Amino acid sequence: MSQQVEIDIMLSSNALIKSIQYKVFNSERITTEEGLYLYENASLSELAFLANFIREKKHGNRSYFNRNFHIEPTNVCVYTCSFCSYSRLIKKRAEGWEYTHEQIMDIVKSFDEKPVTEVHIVGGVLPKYDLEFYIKLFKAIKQHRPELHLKALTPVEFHYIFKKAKIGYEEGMLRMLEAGVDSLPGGGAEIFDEVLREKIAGGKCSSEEWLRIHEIWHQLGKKSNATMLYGHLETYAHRIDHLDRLRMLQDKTGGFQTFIPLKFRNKDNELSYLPEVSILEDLKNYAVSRIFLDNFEHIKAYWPMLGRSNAQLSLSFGVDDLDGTIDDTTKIYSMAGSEELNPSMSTVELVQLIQQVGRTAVERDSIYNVIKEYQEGDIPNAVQYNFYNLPVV
Ligand code: V47
Ligand code: SF4
Repeated sequence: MSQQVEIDIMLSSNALIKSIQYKVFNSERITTEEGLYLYENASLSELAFLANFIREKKHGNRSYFNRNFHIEPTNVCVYTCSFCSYSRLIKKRAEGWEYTHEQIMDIVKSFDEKPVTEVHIVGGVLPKYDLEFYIKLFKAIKQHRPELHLKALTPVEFHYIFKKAKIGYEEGMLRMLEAGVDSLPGGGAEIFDEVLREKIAGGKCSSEEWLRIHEIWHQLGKKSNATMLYGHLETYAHRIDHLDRLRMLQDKTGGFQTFIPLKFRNKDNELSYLPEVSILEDLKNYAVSRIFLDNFEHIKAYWPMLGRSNAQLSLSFGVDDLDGTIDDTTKIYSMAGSEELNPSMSTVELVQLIQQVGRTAVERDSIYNVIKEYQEGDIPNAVQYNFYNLPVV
């Protein structure tokens, strides 16, 4: 069979999708109109093919993970985002938790004997957790374990804390850097469309402020992540608008490391009346994100939100990175209805999960340096799988 015939067989019979496929094969950027067209018209198999093509071009068979743990200092929050199941309003404070420095340090110390490389700290926005509170906390963590990568706080917290301290973004971030913050997680982005953002996350930092804070952070030479909350009231056009604003900022700074789509979970929140989107929609969203965000190196799936088998599936739809490893203590998803009530997985389990779907598990640090590439048989006592993915006994 000639090469042209082989290529033709893979191409769509839909002329517009075919032209997008050619663009992707030639490493050309797709437009916002084309992105929207993919969401609305491409079949899942067409999307999987393109997203996997890009994923394998960038990373081959590698699927990354890192060993991290989460600390949520409080779930009491001055804001009332309608999708949030976790925040306990100041009024219902007794139902929430508010850790002291000592309690947070006890959590950090409980990982002393474990080979974790990163701590992720994000929680509700509480007035008493001000600039001095976090600066003192971050310094104490760094003093205790200097090599632990500190990924902490989002523009939602920064905006609130800096405003309260009457200092500008740049000055505030310089103070955070000095205290030991290494990178910013992607939270608080929700959806950038101003009308919808006001409706579901009114009062907290605006889209412009979220993007501006990341921009300044990148200009200070530091890295961060980006997220998008999907599957609630948004349209495909809102999603493309969100992705486009991220792509434009990334062109300017190059400071985003990974994009993490976050699926809306509907338990115990004001949007509980909305049904959750299906796994097919999740996969479509990973794939379009991978195709559209040509200047993002990584697309990450947060497996406590998706569940284990769906996380495996996502690795064929553009995802190259899995988050949520050992002893993950995050409650934001378990309280919102994630099936993973106790979201923790050992490294052995995670490596197996990746190997089971024919990928190579790679442990990375927080800035994607390779710590270890796992070969088949590297995991002692690991179950081996045959061609049909059945355990070999
Ligand atoms: O900003 C809140 C989301 C985010 C719900 O950067 C919800 O490595 C779904 O950003 N259903 C916080 N999502 C978590 C986050 C994150 C997670 C993992 C890794 C990284 C990273 C960042 O959680 C919030 C919000 O968008 N969220 N409630 C809910 N009911
Ligand atoms: Fe507060 Fe964050 Fe929940 Fe919004 S999503 S209510 S900012 S904890």
